[in-house]
Amino acid sequence: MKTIFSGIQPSGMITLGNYIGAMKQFVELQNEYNCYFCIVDQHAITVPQDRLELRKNIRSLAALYLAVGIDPERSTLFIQSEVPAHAQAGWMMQCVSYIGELERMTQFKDKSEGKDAVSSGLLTYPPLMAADILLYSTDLVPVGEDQKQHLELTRDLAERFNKKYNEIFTIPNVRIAKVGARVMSLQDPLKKMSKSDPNKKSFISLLDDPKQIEKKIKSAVTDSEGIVKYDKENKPGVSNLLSMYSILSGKPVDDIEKEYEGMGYGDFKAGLSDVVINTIKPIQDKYYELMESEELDKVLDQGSEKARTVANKMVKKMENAMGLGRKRK
Ligand code: ATP
Ligand code: LTN
Repeated sequence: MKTIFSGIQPSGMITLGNYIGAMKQFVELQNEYNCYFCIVDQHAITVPQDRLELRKNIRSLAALYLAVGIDPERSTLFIQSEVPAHAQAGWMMQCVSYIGELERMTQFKDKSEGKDAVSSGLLTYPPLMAADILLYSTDLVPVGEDQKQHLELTRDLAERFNKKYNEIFTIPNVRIAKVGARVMSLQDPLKKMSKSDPNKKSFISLLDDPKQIEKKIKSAVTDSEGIVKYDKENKPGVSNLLSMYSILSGKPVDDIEKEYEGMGYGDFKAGLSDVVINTIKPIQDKYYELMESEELDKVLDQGSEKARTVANKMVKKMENAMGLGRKRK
């Protein structure tokens, strides 16, 4: 069985973008792959976090992973900081990365833009991500479009390490969903929907209640044409809503366009709200049940134990390859 690894940052409430671009794929893939799903809390602290909020978000993300359908019998779910091998391997991968290539990462440029204090962790985020992936001899990494560049760098770093030290890493491939790999902000359809966007109207969280969802979709930016038609160039707002509608309802875009022919955006948005609410409701029910139960801690304990066993072996191989510590049997 081939191996999958993916991570989500507990940097805010999970959005419909995270769900469509990442989590929905995870659930579908866990039948065919040996899967590791990680709550990458060490990545989250590359930008300032409130400690209580972060703790809450970590737990909440763990519950959401299970609520959307990650099955702990089949997949390993764990918290990055509970597996010290990630930080150890992250350091080693930093030492094979060049500052120039890290400065070229668009996520670094976007997140550091206009800030006067930028942590060095934000710059060295990608070698830690490479470590996450390479520790598990990962074959495939399902992510949204925005992570493509980080995956390319991960492959480069793995190849560099293999060539320079020893052939120990599997070179991972990226898997980006054919549709919905880039869900856009409701307030600015040229920007990706992001859970750390300060404008809460720009994203739908998986924990928003029906009223909030209706309100946010109602105020989503569209255009003045009043025609429900997919045209990404000229109608980015409507096209984004159409994509969301199509992915969540399973109906082709053409059919939805026909359904709303001659109607205005009001009816279309009301229809989309129903689709979103129907998708989210069962996830929320399961989520609240899990947050009350002890199951969550059990799953996370088992997950980190399993991950530690696998990851520690790779750290030893990396240290041996680089000549760290002493030679041991
Ligand atoms: P942040 O705003 O804190 O940077 P984020 O919302 O961009 O967070 P991540 O934790 O960085 O989310 O991403 C988790 C996964 O969700 C990744 O695979 C990422 O590619 C995917 N993802 C994030 N935003 C979107 C989006 N708008 N559309 C599709 N996929 C997305
Ligand atoms: N950078 C990713 C989160 C992440 C990740 C990973 C994704 C950290 N480590 C390993 C896939 C594999 C992001 O979503 N922003």
